[in-house]
This record gives sequence, structure tokens and C-alpha cells, in this order.
Amino acid sequence: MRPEELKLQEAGGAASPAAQASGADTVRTLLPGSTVGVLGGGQLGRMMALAGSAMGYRFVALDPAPDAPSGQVTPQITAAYNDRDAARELARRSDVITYEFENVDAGVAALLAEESYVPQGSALLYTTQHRLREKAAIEAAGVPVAPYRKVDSLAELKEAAAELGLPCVLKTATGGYDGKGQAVIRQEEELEEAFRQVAPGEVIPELVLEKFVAFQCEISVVAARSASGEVKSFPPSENIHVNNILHLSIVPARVSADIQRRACELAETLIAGLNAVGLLAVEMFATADGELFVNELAPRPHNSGHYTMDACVTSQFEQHVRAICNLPLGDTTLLTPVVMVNVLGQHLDGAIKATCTHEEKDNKLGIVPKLHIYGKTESKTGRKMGHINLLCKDTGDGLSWVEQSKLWRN
Ligand code: AIR
Repeated sequence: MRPEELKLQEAGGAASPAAQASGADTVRTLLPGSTVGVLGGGQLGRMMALAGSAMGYRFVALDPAPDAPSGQVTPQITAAYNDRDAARELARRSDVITYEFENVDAGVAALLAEESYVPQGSALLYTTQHRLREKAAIEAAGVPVAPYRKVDSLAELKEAAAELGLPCVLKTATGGYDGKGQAVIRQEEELEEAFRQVAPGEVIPELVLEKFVAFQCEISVVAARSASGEVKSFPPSENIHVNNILHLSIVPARVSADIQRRACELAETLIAGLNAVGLLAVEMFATADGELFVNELAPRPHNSGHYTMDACVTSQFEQHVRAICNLPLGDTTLLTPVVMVNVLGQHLDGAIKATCTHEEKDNKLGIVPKLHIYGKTESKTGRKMGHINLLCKDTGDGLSWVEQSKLWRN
């Protein structure tokens, strides 16, 4: 056993519920100096490594792209995600393994769990990789989701739409993100086109039709649970999407204190009910009459939690490292109102100029813009290249800054 690794539990003792759920037989505390192996080397892995390095952890990332965002700040193993030899090498070089995206190959997840320590296990990955399994798990934890039906054919789609009523959203059960694999259906005439769009090939993927929730706003809560079961959540973020990609996170969310409290409770109930370890991002819809419906879960750091990097005592990335290493969780207090704005490929040059030159509007609006750029070697329209956390006295000022910069008006 490494000196910095404390086994909280003697061999032969009963495993904690978190350890049982994760498949890990003991809960281990990994102190600074330990190496965290990360499956995936994109921006989430990079920001995790930057936060964890500040606490003295070492990192190694596995990513197929040479010079991936993480590889610029940590050692990188360059290989396909499903390359077993590379996964074995990651396990050999790491004291604890985590991941920064959720479509992890099940075989690799099992191999890593066998050859290293994976406190998050693979059960939650298996659940969140499939919308129907995810919805069933959310409902089993006693938390509401929007009404939905499983759909396997055009005929079933028509039946489901008649039952749920329009508008609805048709989604693939696996693989979609940032609006890919989705179609909104507002009228009956759009059913066939939506089906063709979401299931274009000969083989029909598993589909799910969800009733469109007439929400007042979309909010999300990032919660954390440590390997020994401590739970904390960050303040809810109000999220505004453009073309199905997150554009803005506004914190405090512009909903009542009661909705904010219930959103946090709901996320904490879910993370505890799912016996998750690490972060769980819970996206939800808040309706005008104060109801909350969970839309999606992500068992990893989340774009809507990037505001925590500059606006909270602890960032979501530090919290994730703390949770998987079984350190006490950090304080999640919000220090200042903040607006996070995503920088996509088409915004990159302008965003750098707007934050790296002296701009009068920052002073006038009392904004402190904090720039984060991910180091992706190729910039593309719609690709997430960075974000800016606009620290402000009032989120209205942050929104004015975004508006006045004119960068995001396309
Ligand atoms: N990511 C993972 N799930 C959702 C998101 N946004 C992050 C991870 C992953 C990166 O996006 O950090 O590695 C991939 O970004 P791209 O631009 O290469 O597709």
C-alpha cells in the first residue's frame, strides 16, 4: 500500500454502501501525491487536472487525440478509448481512476475496475448511457421526470404522441448530446420527418418520446458525494441554450428561493439514492407553478458547473477530486453573482480580444471577466473552445456585458 493511501476499512469488513454500489470492495482515501488516471483528455479532464494539481495530485490522461487539452497540462497516453493495453497502462500508472465523459466502453470500465481502483464504479455509467434506464432510475429514487414512452417504430411513435399529446421531443436512447439525435415535434404532420431525422438508417435505434415540458426556465444542480457518503451540492444554475448548446449559466438562478432549495434537495436525493461517487449533474425544468422535472443526468463535471471555478469557494473540479479521493468535501458557498458564457469556435477570437484588451464596458458595468480557454488545436463552429465567467454585482450586468459585446449575436 502506498504511504498516502489510507484504507478506511480493514480487509474482511463489510463494505460501505458507496463501495458496494461502485463495485469497489474498500473505500480508500487517497492523499495528495497520489495519481488520478482520467479516461478522456478533453476540457473537463484538463480543468480537473488543473484543480487537482493545485492540491498536489498527479494526473495521467488517456485520449486518442495527440495534444489533447489535458495532455497539455498532464502526461497523456495517446490511444483509443477501447484500447485494452492502453487502459491497462492507465491502471498501472494510477492510484485511482475516473472519467470525464460518459460513453465509456463497458469492457474497459470492467477492466479498469479489476486492475485499479474505480470508486465511481460502472453501474451509474451503465444507467446514464441510456435514457430509458436513466429515467427508470430517477423515478425509482422518487424524483419526477417528464412523461415519456419507449418507441421502436413509426407506428409506435404515432401511438405514443397520441397518448402524451404534442408538443413532444423524440430522442435516441443512447449516444446523443448537445441536441444531436433529437427532434421537437409540434404538429402531427411532423411525426414522420422527425422519425426519419432521428432514425435515418435501416436499423432503428432505441428511441424515447418525451412530453415537452412548458418550462419557465431550465436549471441544473451539480452535486457531489464522496466515497464514504458525504453529500454537498452547488447553488443551482439557470441555463440558456442556443441551438441546443449551452450558451449561458446564470447564478443565482432567477427562480424563487424555494425552488432553488428544492432543486438542491432533489439533486442530493438523487446522488444519495443512486449511491453515486464523484459528481452528478442534474438538469431539470422548472415550471411556472413551481414544479421540477428532471431532464438529464451526467455523472461527471458539467458545463453548467463551470461558474464554480471563479464564483464559489470550491470549484466543481476540485470537488470531484475530493469526492473520488474521499477527502472532506469543499465549501460550495457562492461568493459572487456570476454569468458564465460559453465560447464556441465562432466566438473564440472575439472573446479573447474582449477579455485581453482594456474594454470600457467592464468598468462601467463593474464586471470582472475570467477567461478560460481549453487549448483545443482545432477550432470549429459550434465546438466548445472555452468559457468566460463574468463576476458581477448583479447577473443583469453580466447579461448586459454579453449583449454589448455583440459576439454572441449570430
Ligand atoms: N464533454 C464530455 N461530455 C460532454 C462534454 N462536453 C467534454 C469532455 C470531452 C470533450 O467534451 O471533456 O473530452 C470533447 O470535446 P470535443 O470538442 O473534442 O468534442
